[in-house]
Amino acid sequence: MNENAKKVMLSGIQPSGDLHLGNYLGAIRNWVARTDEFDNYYFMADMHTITVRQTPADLRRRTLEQLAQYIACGLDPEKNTLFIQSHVPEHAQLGWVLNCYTMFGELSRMTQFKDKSSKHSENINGGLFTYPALMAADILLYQPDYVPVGEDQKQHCELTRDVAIRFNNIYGDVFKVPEPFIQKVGARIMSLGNPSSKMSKSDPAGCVFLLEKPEDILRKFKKAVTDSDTENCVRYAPEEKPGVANLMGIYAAITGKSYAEIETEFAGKGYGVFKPTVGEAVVEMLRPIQEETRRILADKAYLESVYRAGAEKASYIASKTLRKVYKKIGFVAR
Ligand code: ATP
Ligand code: LTN
Repeated sequence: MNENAKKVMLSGIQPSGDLHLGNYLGAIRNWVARTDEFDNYYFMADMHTITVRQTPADLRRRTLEQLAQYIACGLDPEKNTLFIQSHVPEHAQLGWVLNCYTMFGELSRMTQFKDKSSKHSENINGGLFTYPALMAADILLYQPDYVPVGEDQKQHCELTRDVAIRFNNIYGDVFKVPEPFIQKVGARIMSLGNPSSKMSKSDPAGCVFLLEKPEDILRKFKKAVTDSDTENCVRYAPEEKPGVANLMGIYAAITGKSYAEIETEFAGKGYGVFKPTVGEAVVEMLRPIQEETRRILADKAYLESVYRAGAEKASYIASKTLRKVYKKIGFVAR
């Protein structure tokens, strides 16, 4: 296929903690699956991460570890532009412009803002509030067709569309209006300890990290909450048995089996067999990713070459869009 005819995919993850199973099944795995079909841009959203206070050395380490994990998960840097958000200043520049086209009322409705401001009530800063305008800039700079994310980012993607449409209505067709791309299976992995909230790095007990030791992963699955009744039967009933449904969702996402097939596989076996089997499937899926991450992290020069080349390619595209925007809004060209 002609390179220019390919549709564009773009997404990012904040290096605010270690990557986990939700990030992998909800987002990264879908990026990898479509590498050849699209022109791809994936980045470490370090500028978003400082909306919550970070320890500088940890942020630096996690950003590089995240890049190594992207590659270890199967994102080939030759076929995907992998970069660090703060290396491409156009994100901040377009972010400011889009702040002026994003409404206070819209920002006030964002559930991520409400969640994070209640979790970090001592630091409800302006960046946390205006974050969706920066996210819109991250996206619109690259004129993508699709933004592959987990379910929780749908609201931000919709706001991005609204901002793009608002801008285009004033200035003509400047931005492509992108679609969120949300996979059905794996779109919302729930906490193993509390199946009513999503798996998240801020709840380490219910969260399985990609680089976690196999014995710790197995222990977490053995302790996973199933249901409060004593039925002890693997049956897909998300309302009644959200914990079981979540484990079935994880198992389905890994094995490709349907819920009916999983029910048959575990008929008469109970949770005592089901939970460790799901845990083993996760461990086996992660084993090669863990080995590859360790190998890549040991090669700092290689990592550096990847993010440098990524920033260069990203900047080239991003600067074209920014120039067009500056011209449309009336800034004098330098
Ligand atoms: P936080 O703990 O700060 O809320 P997070 O763990 O949700 O962060 P993000 O950086 O916000 O991680 O998310 C990165 C990507 O992973 C996004 O596309 C998001 O939709 C997806 N994702 C995150 N958690 C899950 C989950 N539990 N299930 C499916 N997808 C998820
Ligand atoms: N908001 C996302 C991370 C993110 C992102 C993006 C995702 C920042 N910029 C652009 C897709 C496209 C999050 O918190 N998970």
